[in-house]
Amino acid sequence: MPVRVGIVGTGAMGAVHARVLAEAVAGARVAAVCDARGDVAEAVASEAGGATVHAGGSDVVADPGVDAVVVASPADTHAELVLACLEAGKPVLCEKPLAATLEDCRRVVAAEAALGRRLVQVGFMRRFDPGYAELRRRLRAGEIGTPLLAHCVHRNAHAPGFFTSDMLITDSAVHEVDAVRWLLGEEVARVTALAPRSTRRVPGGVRDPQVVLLETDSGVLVDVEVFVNAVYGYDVRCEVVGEDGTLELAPPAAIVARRQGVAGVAVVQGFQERFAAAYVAELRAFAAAAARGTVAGPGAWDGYAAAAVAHAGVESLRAGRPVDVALDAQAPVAAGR
Ligand code: ISE
Repeated sequence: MPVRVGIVGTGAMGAVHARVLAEAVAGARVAAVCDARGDVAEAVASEAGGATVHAGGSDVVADPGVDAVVVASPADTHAELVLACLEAGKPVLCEKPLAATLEDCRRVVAAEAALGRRLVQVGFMRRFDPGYAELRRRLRAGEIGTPLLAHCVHRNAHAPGFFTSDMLITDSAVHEVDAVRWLLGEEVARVTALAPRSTRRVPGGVRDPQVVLLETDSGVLVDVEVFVNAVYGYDVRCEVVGEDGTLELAPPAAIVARRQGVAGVAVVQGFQERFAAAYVAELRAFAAAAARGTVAGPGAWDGYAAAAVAHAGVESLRAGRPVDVALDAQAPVAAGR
């Protein structure tokens, strides 16, 4: 029996998840959807093979024809929907952030811990990207010795007009925060966020680009350049520097075109294209785990820890000084591996 998945929010990410589930995840089908825009929900339901369209997210969660839930609605709805899934005993894949506030993240971590089983997966899809997975495998195998530094670049071609200085950290660089925690297997202890002169392509007051410096518990320093209006394309890079060498994420395979005296490769333009394989692997892992009544990959604690680091980064940018990350001592049910 395929896992019957309900999707709350069929905007950009929800629509991607619906298409991937319908086209690339044999063990699952889209059973129900909802969206504030009913016409959008109807279109996604139809394209997904005729899913039920509900009026609201709580209806999707409560639907007895839904075994597992994907939450891709606005961030301020995530906590209550994830808590409802925990109450219903349904595995949930929640797009980042886990919740709009740290307090709500803590509530989700505590509720899952009280349940005593993992039911929350957070949408840090880079953990399912083949390149990042290979980088982690070889790092954890000791190929470059003890990690000392890492250099990350996260460039979007363009960001939506509503993007704020804070969102460069909470919505974009948060991917590097999770990737660093996962690659190195430790927490981030301190964050320093800085901003050079800003590009003229953003409204006044928006600090774009930014440099976010992460310091881990063991003293590894990670510099992250985040630039969400880089224009030329979508460009994500990661190089870990160890005592015996470096491991660097190679750009996706591309064709080099040489003609009329010019040689070059096309640059992908968006994260859906760059991480297409990661989204498929993420949903396949979610569906396979949901069939066993649990989840895979990054969990509630990872969502909370990444949010805590991001919030410290926002505070650092505003205050102009490093900010220590304060994580609750409560042991998570199980951090994602
Ligand atoms: C977006 O929300 C994502 O998750 C993308 O992976 C990231 O590259 C982009 O900057 C975010 O806005």
